[in-house]
Amino acid sequence: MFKQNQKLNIATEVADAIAQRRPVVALESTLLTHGLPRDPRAMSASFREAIPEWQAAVPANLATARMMESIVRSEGAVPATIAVIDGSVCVGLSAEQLERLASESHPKKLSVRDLGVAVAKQQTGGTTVAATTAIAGRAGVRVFATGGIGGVHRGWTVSMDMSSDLFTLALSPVLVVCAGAKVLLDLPTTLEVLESLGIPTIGFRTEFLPRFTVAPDRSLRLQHAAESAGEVAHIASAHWNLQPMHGMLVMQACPEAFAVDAEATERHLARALDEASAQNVRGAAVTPFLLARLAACEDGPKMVEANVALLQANARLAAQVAVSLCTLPINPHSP
Ligand code: PSU
Ligand code: MN
Repeated sequence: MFKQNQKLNIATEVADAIAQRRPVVALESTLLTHGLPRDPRAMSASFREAIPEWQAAVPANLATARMMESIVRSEGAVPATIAVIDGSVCVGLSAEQLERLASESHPKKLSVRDLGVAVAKQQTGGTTVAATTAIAGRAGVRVFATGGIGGVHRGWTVSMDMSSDLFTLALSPVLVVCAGAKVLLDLPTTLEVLESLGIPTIGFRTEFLPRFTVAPDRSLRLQHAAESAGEVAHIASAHWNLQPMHGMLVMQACPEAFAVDAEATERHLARALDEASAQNVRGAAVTPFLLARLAACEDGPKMVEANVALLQANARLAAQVAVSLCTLPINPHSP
């Protein structure tokens, strides 16, 4: 079922869509392996009403991955979940592979620096936004949906912890649809670094930086906004005709009905950050540790709902942008 392409195993359906310039949306897999709870979640009545396709009986991470794929399909695009399985870099997973990844007992969290090692050692793991962006760019998939990207961590002046997500985005011709950067980060500094790296940051129907699962506030203004998927696609086409190798970010706020209160989040986050430093959590372990601590606090169920709701909205918007982009010219010299 797979076509071999420069060391990438591209699922036939995805390879055909790329070759025929039909819409494809990349999806990441660290969400599945490290970002979301592995127990089934019934979710609230309002959530089930908003997202009727939610599978309450299966682990929440798997239910989310399936939901994102099905939303992308319903908008007329082909989903390409990206992961490394037994050392094979997969672009588009089978139902069995998705299930395996969701229940793998010790999956790796694979960022760009880890990819070569994972292939050589035949490892299995979820790819971060950085690794997924890099692989999508290589495969010729231009649009990618995720939740909150990584960025500059609080305390960066001491830890120097800045996510590879930022640097890889600057180097890959991929448009990432997200809900801003994760609220656990230093958001003003993250925005500065995005600017320094020359990454366009477009607010989708917002002038302000979305803050992942938290209700938006007006503290961080974005320079650009777009009102429709078609407008985003036009911007992307113009961007790539001028900057064929650079990525861009489209950010939309968490759906209002599910956004979590900022003060409550900060309270829980302060505790989680204290625990992380007391336990000397460092490097790649920091983000999964903080997300798991937040999911386990008393507002955890709400935060998980918010996370899943924004992922669904982002997958939908990404698919709409991918559909629109297929009708527009893109620099023929770019990959
Ligand atoms: N956003 C989420 N859940 C996640 C992540 C982001 O809602 O699990 C993952 C993404 O894969 C992102 C990574 O690339 O966390 C960032 O990790 P780090 O800060 O170590 O670069
Ligand atoms: Mn980091």
